[in-house]
Amino acid sequence: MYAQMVKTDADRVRSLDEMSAHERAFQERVDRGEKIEPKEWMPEAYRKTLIRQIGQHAHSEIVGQLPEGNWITRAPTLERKAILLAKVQDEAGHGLYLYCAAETLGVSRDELLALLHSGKMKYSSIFNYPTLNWADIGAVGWLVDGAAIMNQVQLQKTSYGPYSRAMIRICKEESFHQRQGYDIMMKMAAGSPEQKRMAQDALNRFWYPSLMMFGPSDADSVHSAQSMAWKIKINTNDELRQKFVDQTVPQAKYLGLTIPDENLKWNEEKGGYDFSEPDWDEFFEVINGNGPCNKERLGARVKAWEDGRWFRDGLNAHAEKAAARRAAAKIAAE
Ligand code: FAQ
Repeated sequence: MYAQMVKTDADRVRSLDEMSAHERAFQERVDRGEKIEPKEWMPEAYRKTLIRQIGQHAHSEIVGQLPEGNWITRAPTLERKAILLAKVQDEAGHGLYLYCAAETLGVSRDELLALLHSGKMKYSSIFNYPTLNWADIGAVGWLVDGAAIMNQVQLQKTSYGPYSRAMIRICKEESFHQRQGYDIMMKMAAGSPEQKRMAQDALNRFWYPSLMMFGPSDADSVHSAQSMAWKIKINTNDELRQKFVDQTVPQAKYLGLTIPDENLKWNEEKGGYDFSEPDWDEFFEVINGNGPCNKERLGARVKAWEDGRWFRDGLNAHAEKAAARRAAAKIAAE
């Protein structure tokens, strides 16, 4: 089984009649579009589903720094370096907002990180692919941030207040990230034939992994039905994937690049493009830990955690001493 951790109570979404009085009142609040706040009653499975999704989202932001961070020292100009540095720093900030949102559900950041480091919790499949050259940094900004925003815009309306508010802020920053990636692609696609070839090669390698970011097809998505009933998710995986393709194809045309899909075709009837599905076997391999960079990414995170232990210990010792000094001063003043 490729999904883990949270089993919702039922194998299908229950009707209002089948719910307890508490659950029904909760569902009616969600249906009215009210936000659920941390201290309010919520079904245990709702809480666990949020911890799973927000935690994985936070991990994605943190692990997602690695493929781009790799290029900070090799950015082609000082301006590009400064922009990339700021972007990677933003991703760290996004991770922190999201860990804070998860903490309001009664799980600590240390617990979430332990689950990531032991491989029990996932992070986005996309970050298990390598960034081989500078064009890949353009493709990550354009496609990966583009896909991330497509997913996150709807999450601004998610039913859990702290997650929704974190998303509003994150989306503002992500849209700059997407534009800086597109700007790199514009420069490269309009550059020398070799630069244009690199841009096309980056698009070829990142296209299908970007489509996978939206998750398995709706038929295979185990959590969607319940998550949508609780308005944790607002759109299905396939709906968002379709929107992403429809938005991105004209952008590729403007760049003079070709989407690597022979079946890509405008479908007048549905008002969107028909396109090839990603290789789902590859997707399941990647999310089960067997992608090109899984071991390297997780290894880097575990090492960073171990290397930072002395610093965390120092901060905690300082906080304890400061608290003891404050307490002693209070007693002396009484
Ligand atoms: N990768 O039933 P569903 C970013 C798992 S942020 C890995 O459809 P659900 C910013 C899923 O967890 C990118 N695992 O699940 C940035 C579940 O396994 P579980 C991250 C995946 O939750 C840019 C199982 O498959 N964004 O990139 C993936 O209803 C550039 C069943 O799937 C978010 O996390 C995947 N792609 O829908 C940073 C957004 N897809 O947990 C740096 C919030 C599915 O039972 C640089 N998350 N799985 O073990 C979501 O919207 C949802 O969780 C989905 C999946 C849509 C990702």
